[in-house]
Amino acid sequence: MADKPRLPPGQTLTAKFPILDLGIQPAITPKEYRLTTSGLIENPIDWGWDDFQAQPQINLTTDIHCVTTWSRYDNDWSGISAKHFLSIVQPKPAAKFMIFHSHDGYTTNVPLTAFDDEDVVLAHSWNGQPISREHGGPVRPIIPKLYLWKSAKWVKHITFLEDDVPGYWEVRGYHNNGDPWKEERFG
Ligand SMILES: Nc1nc2c(c(=O)[nH]1)N[C@H]1C(S)=C(S)[C@@H](COP(=O)(O)O)O[C@H]1N2
Ligand SMILES: [Mo]
Repeated sequence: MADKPRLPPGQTLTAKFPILDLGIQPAITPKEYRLTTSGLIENPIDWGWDDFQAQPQINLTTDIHCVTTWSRYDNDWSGISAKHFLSIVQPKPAAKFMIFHSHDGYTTNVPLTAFDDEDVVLAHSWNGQPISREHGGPVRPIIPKLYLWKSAKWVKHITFLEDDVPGYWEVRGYHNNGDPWKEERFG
C-alpha cells in the first residue's frame, strides 16, 4: 500500500527496547545452540552455531511494533535472510504455515507467505551486538510486518505445516495474523 504510514495506528514511538516474555529467559550459549526444522520441507536441518554462522549473512534495518502499543524505529539486525533459510530447507508446495518453537515453551504461528519476504531475518545480532538473553538470543526471527509477538525469542525449532495451528498468545486471545497496520491486536 503506497499510503501505509510508517507508524501503524494506535502505536507510540519509543527509543527504549522494552522486554516482554513469559518470565522465563532461557540462557542458551552459542556453543550449545541448535536450530532444527520439521514438517513439510525437502531438507530438514540440524544446525549448530558454526553451521548457522557459515550461512551467508545479511544486515537489515527494520521497525518493530509491539501489540502493547510501542514501536521502535531503525533496529539493525544481522543474521540469515528468510529467503536464504527457505532456499536451504525447501518447503514443499503443501506447506502454508510455520510454527516457531522456543526454549521457554513459547510458540507462535506465521503464514509462510509472511515469512518468505525480503525484510525477514533469522537474527543473531541487534545494533551491532549479539542479541541479549533478555531479547531472545542467540537467535530470533524478526518479521517486521507483524506485531512483535510473532517474532519468537530463543527459537530452537521451526516446523512447516499445511494447516494453521495457533500459538501461545493466539490461543489466548491475540489475533491469529497480527498485522499492525490493520490493528489486528486481538482475536
Ligand atoms: N520465546 C518467546 N518469544 C517471545 C515471547 C515470549 O514470551 N517467549 N513474547 C513475545 C512478545 S508478546 C513480544 S511483545 C516480544 C517482545 O520482544 P522483546 O522482549 O525483545 O521486546 O517477544 C515475543 N516473542
Ligand atoms: Mo507482546
